[in-house]
Amino acid sequence: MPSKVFLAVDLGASGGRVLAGLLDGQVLEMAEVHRFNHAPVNMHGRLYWRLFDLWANVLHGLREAQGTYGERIVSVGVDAWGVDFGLLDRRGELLAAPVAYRDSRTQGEFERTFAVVPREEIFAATGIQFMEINTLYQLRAAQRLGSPPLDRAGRLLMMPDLFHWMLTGVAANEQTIASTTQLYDPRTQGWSDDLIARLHLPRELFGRLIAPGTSLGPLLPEVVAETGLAGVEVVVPGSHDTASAVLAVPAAGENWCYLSSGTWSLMGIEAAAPVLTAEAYRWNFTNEAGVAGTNRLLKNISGLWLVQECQRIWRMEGRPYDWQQLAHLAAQAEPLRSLIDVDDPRLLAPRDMPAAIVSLCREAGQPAPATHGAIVRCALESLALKYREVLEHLERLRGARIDQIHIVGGGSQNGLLCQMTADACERPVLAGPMEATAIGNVLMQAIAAGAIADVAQARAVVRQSVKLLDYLPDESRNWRSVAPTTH
Ligand code: ADP
Ligand code: LRH
Repeated sequence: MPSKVFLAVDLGASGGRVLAGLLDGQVLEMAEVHRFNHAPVNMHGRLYWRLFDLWANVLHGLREAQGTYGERIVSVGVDAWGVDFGLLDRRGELLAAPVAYRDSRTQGEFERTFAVVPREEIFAATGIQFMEINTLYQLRAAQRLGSPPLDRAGRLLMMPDLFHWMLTGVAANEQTIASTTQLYDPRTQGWSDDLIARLHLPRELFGRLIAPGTSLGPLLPEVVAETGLAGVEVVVPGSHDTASAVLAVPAAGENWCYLSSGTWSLMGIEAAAPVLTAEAYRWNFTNEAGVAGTNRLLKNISGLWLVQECQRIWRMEGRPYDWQQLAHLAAQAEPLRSLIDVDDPRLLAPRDMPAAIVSLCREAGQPAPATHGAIVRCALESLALKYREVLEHLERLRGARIDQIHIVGGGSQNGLLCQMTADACERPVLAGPMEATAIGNVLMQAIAAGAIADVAQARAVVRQSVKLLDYLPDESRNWRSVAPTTH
């Protein structure tokens, strides 16, 4: 019997792709259809996503997929990064291009917001990690600046919701991505009405919430005309990219954690219920919605953004390195020489990342990395050190030891970082799949189609279908003597 094909549109902050998931019984083969890099662009001092470039790439990918897989295609779903959104006016037209989360407009928004609703109360209502990039502070900034004017807005659609609307004309808010707003209540799995009211945000912006696996119906006729994809349904996956990635973790049993490694590092566990304890608050953990009603207790940690930005600066300086070259240079640099706090706010959007890393080392009285290899090594080792601290906190929150770390996402291809993580955390690391997000997107559509029973079976499919790499901790590495860098 020919395999069923599910299309995943996976939009990360550094790149997008359209993949076809070919499910044959309990074996999944992923085939890349279209891949592209993207980045925000600055206009009049504001950082915007290139929405129409992204849309053109999505259409291109869908057209290609139709050419290759035709009538075997069952459905398509979109996942994307968290916290960013577009606003529709009351007639259903897009109000403005989505602003990118690294834009500076949210600076200072914490203090202004906590004066209205205290920080502890926001955590008690939402269980979400405090990051100034969160939708809550972006909306507060928009309100303060009148841009875009919120009183003209009728609906708020998070990035994947926006693409689902562009594909179908249906405006709906999917739960996993809604949870990244910090305006969603993880206990009721609904919008936090009280918080929305106390912050004077228009309640009508926050629409009907739908669960992963919901069908939004057929593609709009104009999308069918553009792509040739007739008779294909749009089925919403865990549309927060991290929710999809966590579904695709090839784990069995209990004692594991995931580390979804890309632009960000998302390290955490699945918890039976939201963890809203004083410790979770103090350590700034998050409780995001997962697929099938699960709770993702995790920590947003800076990620390979640090190296992406070094790569961009060095490319502009005429030194275009690929990922293998950067890993090779870092491998040759001296180990554990300079370490920084990867979550220092000055690393969120610096003009010149290599200079920012060197300056943080100097400030901490550490040797300033003098070569490109030493700068990348400093970034990677500092990430691994942060993972160790987060692992300790996760074990305390969970009340049990974690025996295995699963690294998934693009960063799972970075063998040096995987080994450093195993060494720093003193835990075995199992790396892969690198396309976890797209796989999780496909698996949720397959669950909705009845081709896969549940989350446990979906993970068994991943274990059967993907080659994974083991990294064992090397006892001779001297990580124990290194102190955490969090300030
Ligand atoms: P996002 O979804 O956040 O855009 P991805 O999961 O696509 O991120 O991961 C992108 C990251 O994967 C890059 O920043 C890079 O660090 C890493 N990566 C990509 N290709 C390779 C490779 N061939 N070797 C090592 N690392 C890689
Ligand atoms: C990772 C991610 C992460 C955060 C960030 C803004 O791509 O979705 O989970 O929400 O982007």
